[in-house]
Amino acid sequence: MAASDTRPVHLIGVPIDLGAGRRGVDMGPSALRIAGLCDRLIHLGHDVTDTGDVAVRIPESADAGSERARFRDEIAGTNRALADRVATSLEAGALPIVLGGDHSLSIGSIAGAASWAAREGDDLGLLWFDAHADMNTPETTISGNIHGMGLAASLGYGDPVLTELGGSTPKVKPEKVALIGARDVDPGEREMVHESGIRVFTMREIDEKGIVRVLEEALAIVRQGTLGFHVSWDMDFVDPNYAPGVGTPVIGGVNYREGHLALELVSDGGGMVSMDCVETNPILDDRNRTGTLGVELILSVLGKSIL
Ligand SMILES: [Mn+2]
Repeated sequence: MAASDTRPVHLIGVPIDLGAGRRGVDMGPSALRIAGLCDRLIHLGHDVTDTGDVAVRIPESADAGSERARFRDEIAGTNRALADRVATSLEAGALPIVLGGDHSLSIGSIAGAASWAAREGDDLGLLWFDAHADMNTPETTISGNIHGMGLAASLGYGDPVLTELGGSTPKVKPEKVALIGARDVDPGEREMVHESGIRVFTMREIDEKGIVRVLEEALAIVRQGTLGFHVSWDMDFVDPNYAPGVGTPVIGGVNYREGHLALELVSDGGGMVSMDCVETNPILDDRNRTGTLGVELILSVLGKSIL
């Protein structure tokens, strides 16, 4: 079977749950590996290296610090290391796929991809799939969990330790960002979304237009005036009927086929620079169903087709 993207694939695990309220997503990288990610990508025709995990402290041995941004310093440290790993893979001409882990790791993966793009003299687009907006800051947050702050931080809002991680801020320009699948947005996040000017395709818009038209519009945004885009895929984009093992399940997500179709459409036109697959929580899962779905979805974005 032809592989659409011919770059070598670098898998990078980030077993972090410091950014989440509920424990268990630190086992996400294992769930994806045990579901056969590496072998199945090789079978699809890709050259794959599992580069292992980025070191992460566990909450039992770390200091939570401020309740408005819990474990900020530990999360920042892990993300600095992740940003280096992502940038190194891109410099080597590889495609980094980051296995999470809670969504706070997007701060590092996007920092790494954006720094590489800047060295190439161009902007990075950002395509974010999520039930949530992840547009909180330490000022707006209800929980203090940094996994709800990744998109805001990448746009330059929030704690400077997070926004300035890896150098310049913002990492991405709002007019080059699309968020797809939102259905659970905090009041403070709603204001941040409007203030930032990013394009959000809510579940209502997916219901009305269909996933194909939404992806066409979103891909036009992240491809316009960029050298390509980072895909940040939160497994909770998919409905809990199909992805029960996620950090923060929210009813009313896309179905199994819509999830695949979204990533098949991303694959068709090319342009994906790097990717995160985050928030798989084996503790809430049913015999690794969600880990298996995550692997299948990564295969779809890397060129697997039905025929
Ligand atoms: Mn998220």
